[in-house]
Amino acid sequence: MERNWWKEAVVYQIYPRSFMDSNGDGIGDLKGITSKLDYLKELGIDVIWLSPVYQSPNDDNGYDISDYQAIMEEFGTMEDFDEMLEQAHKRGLKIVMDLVVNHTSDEHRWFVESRKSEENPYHDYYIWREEKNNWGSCFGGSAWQYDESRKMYYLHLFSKKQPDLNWDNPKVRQEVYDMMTWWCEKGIDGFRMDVISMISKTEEMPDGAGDGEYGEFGPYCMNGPNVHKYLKEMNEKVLSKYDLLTVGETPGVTAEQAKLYAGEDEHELNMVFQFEHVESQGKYGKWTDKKRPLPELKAIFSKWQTELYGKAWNSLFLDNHDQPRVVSRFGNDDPKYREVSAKMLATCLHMMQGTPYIYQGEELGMTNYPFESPADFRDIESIHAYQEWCESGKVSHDTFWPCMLFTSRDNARTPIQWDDTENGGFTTGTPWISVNPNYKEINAKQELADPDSVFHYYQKLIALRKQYPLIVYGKYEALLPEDENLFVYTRTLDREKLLTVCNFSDQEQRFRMPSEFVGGECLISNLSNDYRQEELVLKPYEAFVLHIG
Ligand code: TEU
Ligand code: CA
Repeated sequence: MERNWWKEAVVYQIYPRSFMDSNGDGIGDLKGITSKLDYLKELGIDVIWLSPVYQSPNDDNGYDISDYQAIMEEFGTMEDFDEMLEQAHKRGLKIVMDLVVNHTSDEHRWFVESRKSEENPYHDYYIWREEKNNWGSCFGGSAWQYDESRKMYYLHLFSKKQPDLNWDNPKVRQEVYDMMTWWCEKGIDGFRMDVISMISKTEEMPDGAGDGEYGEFGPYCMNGPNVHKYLKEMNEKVLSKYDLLTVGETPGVTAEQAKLYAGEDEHELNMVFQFEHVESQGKYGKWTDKKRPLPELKAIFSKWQTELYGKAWNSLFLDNHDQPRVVSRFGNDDPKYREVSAKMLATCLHMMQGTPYIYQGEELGMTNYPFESPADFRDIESIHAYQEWCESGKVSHDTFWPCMLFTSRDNARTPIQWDDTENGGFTTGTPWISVNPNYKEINAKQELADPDSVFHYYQKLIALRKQYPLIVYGKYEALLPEDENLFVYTRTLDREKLLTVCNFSDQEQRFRMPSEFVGGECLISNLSNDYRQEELVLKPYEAFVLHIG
């Protein structure tokens, strides 16, 4: 297997709106990020993935872009961006941009032109039809919007302010490649590509059956007919000319497909985000209040670890700006278990093969937010979901509310808790979304001062990855796949081996040490125990890693 810097890197995702506000308007910004680069350096990460910072009317918090070569006013200026990039590079940190090119904002000048008439030079930059089909959009309602001036429907897989670009038009592709080149020439270090698995649609757009998380359009828009052709073209025209980290966000991807997107010899992307482990198959689409049984979660991870081994590269994540907080979702956010379970989850993920992604605040063990009423939500998806499920009368408020609390994207979007001063030190003004009231107990300042904090545990996991190529390149093997409480696996590289054992339950668990690991060296653990014993009793959420060879 080829060794590459991006296989050895650890990435930290910043959601700029909620990271750090420098000017008291309640909105995180670029100067705020620059002021916290030393914090990220101390954590030990290598790469920052910046959620979109481009000009946007913010229908979907920047995932609706109206100018790809301008900075959102609320976030600062292009000078602020250049300064941030320079300061990051000075510290050896790389910056990966979010590339949102499945759609633009309806306020992008291409769309403003496109909707004017069929004679307009931009008329075929988007997907226009005389008639609509039954496809629903990800954020509720039809995926088609009638346009009064053009007298046709345009396709929007997300909000109606996010019209889908027509990738079958070579002019559109060239515009995108030129824009990417412009950013690369500026010196950025890579791209995270938003819903890149959806850019190619089948030419016929028949009514769909409506099952699965992506509803009616899934089979016609996910991993579509030309997606690999277009990514190979993008690679040839842009990506191959620079030394970048590229990661495709590919909802609906199968392991077979992932080997094409991120295959060692495919010349498309470095890696993809697959979502199987965080997709919920609840009664109400993605909305659920249930934890997935551990054997299922393990089977998913083990499948991806095994199938991609030596063929394509994995990304590793448990959360992002679209997912609830890890510790609330997979661990236990009760104060008694919050820290220990956050560390256990980090151990479980960071000892696997792939490039780990840490979502801002995860390294502090931040938790879901105790929303009290639908008016607390800012996220377009959450707001629409409440309308679609509750206000329409399909489900009662009491049934649906726990699902919203457990799953809403806004859980991840509350501001970073920097210290115990008002608003957690995020802003001196009024934050655009409430700060979690637990900021007095959970904040960066206190964790930096405490050697046993979640922050320092992440720091240690990252340092171990730098120290042991085994953690990056070793082969994964699952043990005890049926066990309902323990997640156990080994990694092997030449004569070296690693054993990771994680107790996902709030109960003590017995564990018999595999004989070859008896007497192994403990690299990290979240509680103290004697790991030389052959018969162990693990405490709730205990995790440890042994090394031999
Ligand atoms: O998300 C892609 C996506 O498929 C979402 O529907 C995701 O599954 C959903 O948010 C989960 O609840 C990307 C971005 O990450 C997201 O923030 C954007 O809203 C979306 O694309 C549109 O750009
Ligand atoms: Ca600000």
